[in-house]
Amino acid sequence: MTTSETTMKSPIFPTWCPGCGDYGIWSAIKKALAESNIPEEQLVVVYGVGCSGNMADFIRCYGFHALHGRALPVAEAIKLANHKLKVLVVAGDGDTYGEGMGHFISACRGNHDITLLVHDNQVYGLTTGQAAPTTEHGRRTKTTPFGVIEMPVNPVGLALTSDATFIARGYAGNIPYTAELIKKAINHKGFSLVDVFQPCVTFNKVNTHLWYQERVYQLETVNHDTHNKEKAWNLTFEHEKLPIGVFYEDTSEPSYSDSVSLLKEKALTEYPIDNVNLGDVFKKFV
Ligand SMILES: Cc1ncc(C[n+]2csc(CCOP(=O)(O)OP(=O)(O)O)c2C)c(N)n1
Ligand code: SF4
Repeated sequence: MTTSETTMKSPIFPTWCPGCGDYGIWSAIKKALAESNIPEEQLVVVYGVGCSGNMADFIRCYGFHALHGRALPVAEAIKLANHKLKVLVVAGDGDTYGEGMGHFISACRGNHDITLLVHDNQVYGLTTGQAAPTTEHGRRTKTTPFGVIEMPVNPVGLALTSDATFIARGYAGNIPYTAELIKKAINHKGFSLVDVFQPCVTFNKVNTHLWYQERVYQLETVNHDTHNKEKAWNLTFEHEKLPIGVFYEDTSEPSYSDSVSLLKEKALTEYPIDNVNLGDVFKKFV
């Protein structure tokens, strides 16, 4: 059976605050998955820890709720064990660009065939609004009463310089558009990032839905060439208006599992293990 709105229906309704951008991303993910015709048994979603990661309870599918900052390495391991699976990661900006920053760069560099969906709300939401790595310079928060001292991380720019092969940005308030971006990301062979602007209506009173609606524009309206890395790079510095859409895509690079010769014939999980003596393995490595 393929994944559909019915198969993904969870008995648990989201506990997010009314108006939270997470609802929009949740809807966009379900729409994209339902329209991608992925067999139920071939889909795995790995979640980070945060309001975003709580989605683990709100979508019924195979999944894994990882530790904070550790969703990507779990997803990579799943993909290496069985590269025939479709693997998605759902995590917050704090989780991805803070605690999990090293893993983020590693996943981009390795071109692991995984889709990463980041709920980018510019705060640590679940722990009640501390400054995140994406919070703007000078912003006063609970943990920065005199303003954030550091400069914010530029997620799209960082993905570009780390050689990610599909990079897009969405906005939680535009569900059909974000769903289309997620579908493209899922179909991309290699690492794909969709960083989604997500208003946290409770702890971020600056980057509200209205704030985004006054600023976002779709890259199709300026005929952006998604194969031009330099143009994509320049776009990441736009702040008055905020581009959303596909910034960059490169389909010429093999994915990580495509580069491992052992995996060409079959998935690791398809190799027999009856003749493997674990005692010998432990003697060798432990
Ligand atoms: C290693 C570790 N550090 C800190 C925490 C506490 N913690 C739990 S959720 C969270 C914030 C999550 O923020 P973000 O990833 O941006 O997701 P959001 O809640 O905004 O969706 C923190 C700091 C933890 N669980 N594990
Ligand atoms: S705290 Fe913010 S991110 Fe978390 S559910 Fe509420 S509005 Fe959403």
